[in-house]
Parts: sequence; C-alpha cells; structure tokens
Amino acid sequence: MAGKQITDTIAAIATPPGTGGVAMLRISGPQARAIARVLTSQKTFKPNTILPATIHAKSGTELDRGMIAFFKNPQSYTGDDIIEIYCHGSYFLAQQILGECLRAGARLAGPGEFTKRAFLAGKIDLTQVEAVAEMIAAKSSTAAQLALKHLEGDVSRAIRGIRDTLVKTLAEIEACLDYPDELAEPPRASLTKQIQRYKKTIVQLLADAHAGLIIRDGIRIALVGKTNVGKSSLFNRLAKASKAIVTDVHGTTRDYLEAAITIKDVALTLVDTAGIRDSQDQIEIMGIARSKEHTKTADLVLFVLDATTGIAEEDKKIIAELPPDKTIWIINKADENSSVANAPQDALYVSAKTGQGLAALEKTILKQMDVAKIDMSKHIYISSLRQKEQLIRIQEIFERALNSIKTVGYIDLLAVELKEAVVALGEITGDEVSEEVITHIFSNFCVGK
Ligand SMILES: Nc1nc2c(ncn2[C@@H]2O[C@H](COP(=O)(O)OP(=O)(O)OP(=O)(O)O)[C@@H](O)[C@H]2O)c(=O)[nH]1
Ligand SMILES: [Mg+2]
Repeated sequence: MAGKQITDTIAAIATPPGTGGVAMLRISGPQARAIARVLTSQKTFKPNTILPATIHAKSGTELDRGMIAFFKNPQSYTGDDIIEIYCHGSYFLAQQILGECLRAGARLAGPGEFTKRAFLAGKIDLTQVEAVAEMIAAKSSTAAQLALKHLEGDVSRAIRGIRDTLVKTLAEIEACLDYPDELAEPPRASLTKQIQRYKKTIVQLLADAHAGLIIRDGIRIALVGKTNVGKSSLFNRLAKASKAIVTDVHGTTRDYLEAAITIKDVALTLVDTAGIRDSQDQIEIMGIARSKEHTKTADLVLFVLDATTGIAEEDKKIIAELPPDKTIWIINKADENSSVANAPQDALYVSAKTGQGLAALEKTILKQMDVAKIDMSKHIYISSLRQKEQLIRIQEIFERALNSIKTVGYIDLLAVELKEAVVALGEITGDEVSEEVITHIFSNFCVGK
C-alpha cells in the first residue's frame, strides 16, 4: 500500500469552522510551493521556518497579512511538500484563501486525506492513523493520553512483535513442507508454547480493550428513582452546575437532562431522569417512559433512594426492573438519616445537600466502569472496535492452530493457520489491508487532517 506516487496537490482549512484567533490552511503536494508563490509575498521557502507573508488573491487584491510555513518532503506530515498558511481567524477569510488555493491549482482535500497520504507514504501505520482521529476526538485528558500512546505506536509494536516471529516460524514450517526429507519438523512442544504465549498476549489485549473503549467513549450513567429522592440535586452536584430544576414538589423533572462530566479525568455522560411513580398526567407519563428506557440503555444506573422515606412501595416496583449487574444503590439525604432498613450492604449513603459520600460514589463509579486500575505504563489499552474485532479473529485462529498441533500431519494445517494469523495481524497495522477498510477509516475523519 505504501510508496504510491503522489501527483496532485491538495488543500484544506485545518482549523475548525467558526471564528478564532488564527485560522490555518494546509497545502500538500508537489505544487504546494508554486501555489504559495502565486498567493503570497514569499517567493523562497526555508524548510521548517515560519515567515511573515502578505496573502493576496491571484488577481493581486490583498487579503490578509499572516504567516507561512514550509515543510519539505519527505520530512513532513504527509511526506510531500507542505505549505501552511496562517491567517486571521475569520472563517470567511480562510475560505476565501482556500478558494484562491484551488484557483491556483490545488484540489480540495477529502476527509483525513493528509493523514491518508502520511499512511500511504509509510510515515505512520493504521493504528496510528486511528490514533490521530482518537486524539482529535478526545473528550478527557485520559482519552488524549491514551491516544498519544497509540500514536507513539504501542499497539503496533505489540502486534508487529508477534507478527515478525510468526513469519519466521511460518518460514521454518514451509521449508519443512518443501524439503520433508532434509528438514525436521519444528517440535510440537515448542510450537505449542509459542502459540500459547501469543494467544495469551491477545487475550490480555482483549481484556484491556474494555477499559480502552470506555476511556475513549466514556459511558452513560442514568440517575433513576422515585420522585423527590434528590436525583436532580445529585445530578447538579456531580455536574458542578445548577442545570436541573430542584424543588420539593414531586415530579419536578419531566424530561431527561444530560451533562458531560469527568470523574478523575474519565469522561462520562450523566443523565437525570423524571421520577418514576403512578401518574395520570400525560406529560409526566411520557417522561417516566423515558426514565425506564434510560434504565435499560444506560451503561450504569444510579438507583437513588430517599433516606427519610426508606424503601417504599414505589421503590419496590422500580427495584424489580433494575438491571442488577449495572446498578449502584444510592441512599440520598443521609444528612437526615444514616440507616435504611433492608438496603443492600453495599448501598452508598450520600447527601446531595452536604456533599457527604460523593467522593466514595465517584470511586465506586470508576470501579464499576473497570477503569479504577488503569496503568498505561504497563498495559496496552486498545480503543478501536476495528482492532478489537480483528484481535477476536486472531484469538480464534490461534485456538484452531493449537488444536491442529494435536492432530496427525499437523504441519500442513498449521502452515495455513499461521499464514491466516500473519495476514490478520498485518490488517491491524495496515501492512496488509484492503482499500475498502482504508476508505472506511478515513471517512470518519475531518477535512483538513
Ligand atoms: N436534606 C436533604 N434534602 C435533599 C437532598 N437532596 C435533595 N434534597 C431535597 O429533596 C427535594 C427533591 O430534590 P430533587 O433533586 O428535585 O429530587 P428529584 O429526585 O429530582 O425529584 P423529581 O424530579 O420530582 O423526580 C428538594 O427539596 C431538595 O432540596 C439531601 O441530600 N438532603
Ligand atoms: Mg428531578
């Protein structure tokens, strides 16, 4: 896939739409410098140097005074010549300059096309391509840190390590198949050991992928319970904002509200829902239906009880519909009563009013999310569904290979299976990948990256 000759020059605005201090346009390809000469006062360019420049239209009309930078091939992001133009942060102005770039011979870049060129030039592999998208979309500092690990190639190193040795083993096996009389088959015991070791690495990567995906995407946590227990008060506390209306009137919350929050740098979405009770009010009934829907679809349910009422009949009806493996019991208003009969041992006593117990609640949430023990220095947390699915396939291939070793004449079967594993591993890093997969990955990118 790498090493394709690039002949056309692409251009795009790299900064987001809207108004900002500065906007940046990027031009990549053999014509980059020629286009910059047409549109700016700079005629010569020193690599890796930013220079002041007057930016003008092809007609000569001055558009802005900005800066221009040049990155010479192959030491640039894409591997081609790159020109970056920095102008004042009016999106209108940036679009006008982009129009001039196109008039001067550039083509509008597609989504992620700069990164695609970097991949095709062999500058980065496919896991790093995905890491670029992950970095741009990071919703918390932990997510950004994880993306950086992937960008630095921790996934690639692990996968390539397995693939490289597997290629050697495969070569040994194939040599035996070609010269059965001269070469002895590699002993079953050592083959078994090797594949078992690789399988273990894959199983570990899959086990940690759960936490990786949570770090990347966060989870949805719904506050659920009967009316007036303090769901909205807790929601406001955790969101550190007075978003939801709080009153002592039962049925205050009618619709659901969402807040993007972070707990210890892990991003999540908190959902406040309408209190569940028997109601005749048409609007409230619709709100309650939504609460029940959230109970089902949330990744985690915070079931809120009122310490001053204890477990009432209304609570019992809600309890019957709670998903037991993803529910945390919370007894709110613990400032008024710190013991509720028949509550589970692990129920958390909190107070939205005083803040009591909220630190413990945050800790429990992280524990339940499986991210309490994250250690990026020791583990690799894959956070791409594509990579995860591929790993599941590889695990299955290794399982088949381990069974094959036990059969008579195992060597032929093993050659086929190891070949399959080498290809599947190569698909993760992009060493072997179809155009279809590449198109799919880049379709999720933004233009200008
Ligand atoms: N003492 C005490 N009162 C609280 C606490 N949390 C909430 N309240 C009070 O309980 C009442 C109901 O609070 P909300 O947050 O509106 O309760 P809710 O569960 O969202 O109620 P609905 O929206 O009607 O379902 C308000 O008067 C709050 O001030 C708490 O921790 N301690
Ligand atoms: Mg409420």
